[in-house]
Amino acid sequence: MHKPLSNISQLGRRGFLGVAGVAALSHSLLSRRQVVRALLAKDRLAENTGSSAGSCRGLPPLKITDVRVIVTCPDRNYVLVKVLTSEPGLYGVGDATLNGRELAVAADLEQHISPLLIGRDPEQIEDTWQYLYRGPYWRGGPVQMTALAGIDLALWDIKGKRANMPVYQLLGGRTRTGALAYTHASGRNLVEVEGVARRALERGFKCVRAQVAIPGLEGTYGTPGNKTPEAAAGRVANMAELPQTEVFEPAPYLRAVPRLFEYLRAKLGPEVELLHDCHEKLDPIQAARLAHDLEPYHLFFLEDCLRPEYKESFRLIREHSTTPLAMGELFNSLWDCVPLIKEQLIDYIRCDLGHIGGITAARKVAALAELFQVRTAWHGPGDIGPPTHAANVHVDISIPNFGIQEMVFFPDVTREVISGGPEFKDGYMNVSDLPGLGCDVNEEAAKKYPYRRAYLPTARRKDGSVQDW
Ligand code: EZ4
Ligand code: CO
Repeated sequence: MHKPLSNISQLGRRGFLGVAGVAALSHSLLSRRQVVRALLAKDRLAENTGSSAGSCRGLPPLKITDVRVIVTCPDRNYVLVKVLTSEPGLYGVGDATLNGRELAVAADLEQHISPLLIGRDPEQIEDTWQYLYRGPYWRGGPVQMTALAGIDLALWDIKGKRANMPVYQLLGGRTRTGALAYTHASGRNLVEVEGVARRALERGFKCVRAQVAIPGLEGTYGTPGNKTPEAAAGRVANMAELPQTEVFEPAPYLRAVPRLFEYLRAKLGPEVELLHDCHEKLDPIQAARLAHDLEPYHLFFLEDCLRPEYKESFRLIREHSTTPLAMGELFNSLWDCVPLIKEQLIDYIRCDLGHIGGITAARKVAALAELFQVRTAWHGPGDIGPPTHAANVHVDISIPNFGIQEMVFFPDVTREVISGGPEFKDGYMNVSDLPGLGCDVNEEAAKKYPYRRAYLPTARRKDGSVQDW
């Protein structure tokens, strides 16, 4: 649809020509259509505050020529972004997947964001981030911030490829040999969770997040209900056309979770790091009780206790417990992180790079956290794509205050469509030294797996009232 603006690049290199200058040129060199394009491009360039002229020594200026949005369902739904440039073969790949609202993000990218990017300099990542965040006036929210993250990742990918460096080098270079990883173990009962955890340890994991089904409740986040852990792996194939409803009651949950960790500590010994995800479903006093009751089992952290709206309520949990606290996968604004970090109400900030605005946002959160002795634990579930997982690890291995990295193994069918991404070895994640983020998307393969509408489950109390899932 959009052709490379090579004639514009040449104008750009000679400096900005005035409108009259372009018009004068038109008679001798350019067709009418080219002049219109030149004028449009000049407006876009004028919008940029920074220089757009050949920022990489010896390389010509670069333009974004197209933004392709690929919606595909290789096992799960993913929204991928491919930002093409005026340099033949140079493009960036990003991930803009928002589980359950994929098409809203795709429409934002295609209808609203793409036209703003054509003709811009892809090297101006920060300027583009500010422009897309503050430019629409109606800023923020998970849909727009996921779209912005997709573009941000693609632009970092382009910059890395252009510089012939992996992104972690652009972020300051290595601070560690790998990123400590945790995996998920869940089961219908204590013995089943133990079995899954033991298999993880055999595979090399040093850290395991454990969730167990709660007797008397029909499903609780992160547990397999009455299915085997394998059958309940949460794929789109297992999801309903409309949301499934799970039942949650705090009392049995608050009894079951300490029992789970008492059991796992006794069976697995003191060395393994254990984690648990509350998935934002508790009230403050319930979370305080759980954090207190879990103290003897020395969790690595207790994840996402409270709904994301209630940052001040973390004070109550802090007052009652030394269990380390993590929070943040539902945040979609940098400013969500500020109160928790500056009051040291949490120990780990675990934003989702795919929903908070990509690497450009994450490096600011990490820097703020560093100043308050808070570490990072970026969200790493299966419903964000490999480019976001790669971005997680590029940041993890280049910052001083990394804590831990949630991870998943992608099935072969996903890897057929999206290649690359971080690798797991001996308990740690790492990225290759490929330039950029190290991921690619096979558009032909993506077509084989069309989008399938799928919802995350919802939850209700036994009396039928709405409960956070
Ligand atoms: O439920 O990403 O820590 N991981 C999580 C995830 C979230 C999903 C929701 O889309 O809480 O599994
Ligand atoms: Co979580």
